[in-house]
Amino acid sequence: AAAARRTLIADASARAARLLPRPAAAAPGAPAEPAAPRRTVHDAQRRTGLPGVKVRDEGDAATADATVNRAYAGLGATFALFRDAFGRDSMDGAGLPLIATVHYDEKYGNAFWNGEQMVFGDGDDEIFLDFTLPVDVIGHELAHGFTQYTANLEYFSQSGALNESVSDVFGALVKQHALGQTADRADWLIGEGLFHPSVQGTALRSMKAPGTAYDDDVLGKDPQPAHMDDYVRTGRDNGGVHINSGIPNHAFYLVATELGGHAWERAGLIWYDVMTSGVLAPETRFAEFAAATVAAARARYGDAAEIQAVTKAWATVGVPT
Ligand code: ASN
Ligand code: ZN
Repeated sequence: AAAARRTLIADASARAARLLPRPAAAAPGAPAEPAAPRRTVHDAQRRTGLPGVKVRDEGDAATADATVNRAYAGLGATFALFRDAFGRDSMDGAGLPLIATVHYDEKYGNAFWNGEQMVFGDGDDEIFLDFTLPVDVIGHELAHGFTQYTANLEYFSQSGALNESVSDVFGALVKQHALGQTADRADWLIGEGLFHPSVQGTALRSMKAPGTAYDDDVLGKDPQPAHMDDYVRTGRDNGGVHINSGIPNHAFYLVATELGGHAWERAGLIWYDVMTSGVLAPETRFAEFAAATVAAARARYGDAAEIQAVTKAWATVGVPT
């Protein structure tokens, strides 16, 4: 098994070695016209039909419904991160319209990407509030679209945890970019402000300190590990995709804080390169992803602090590169 694993890792490095630096913005000579989002927000009116009634289109004035306006703004913030930091035109790189439905179902305590659009519940008002409240949750759901159009990581086991982690990484970057925060000033929380005040917890997940986001009578303790020694083997949650994502999440946090500055500028760009360069198979495991981040750091930055930061971060969370 160890030999087979080494082969997989070697394959990943070989594929990753083909990575070439790519411009983050439009090529010189290209029209300076920045891409613009095409957003549509629908209201499911507490039922489950999708997409529901259209309530706000691109360019429309704000509505009387704060949930609709938050969704619209969150789609804009996500579009802006991908455009301004990575030179990408929407989730598919080709101007994909961004569609969201709010007020999905009654007391619906979740949000999701259904392969074509985002869907947000109002929360049950006992554990969760409105899922449009944290902008990083909006970014997280849209980033599932980005992953679908790029590495298409299979939503199970380690590749599933990477899929989840990539959504947390880009969700956190959406928030930091919108606030203009540097890595050292960011909270590195996912879903801060989502819990009902009665819940003992600050957020759904912490990239800075996985496993510490909540400790509640009803929810129990945040089960996320920050190291491979604590990897959770479970049949639930598609093999623990929302649990073991703590490991690659923490690696990203370590890279971003080690490098300093805006996390989307170097750490984010390395992760973006890995996702968009075609080196990842859908069933990519942690070690292959880690090797690909090292190769991407080398391709873009050469023999520099970025490579060291990436290598050290993965070593800290117990993933070989
Ligand atoms: N909110 C969850 C997520 O985006 C929904 C799910 O479990 N797929 O990960
Ligand atoms: Zn997710």
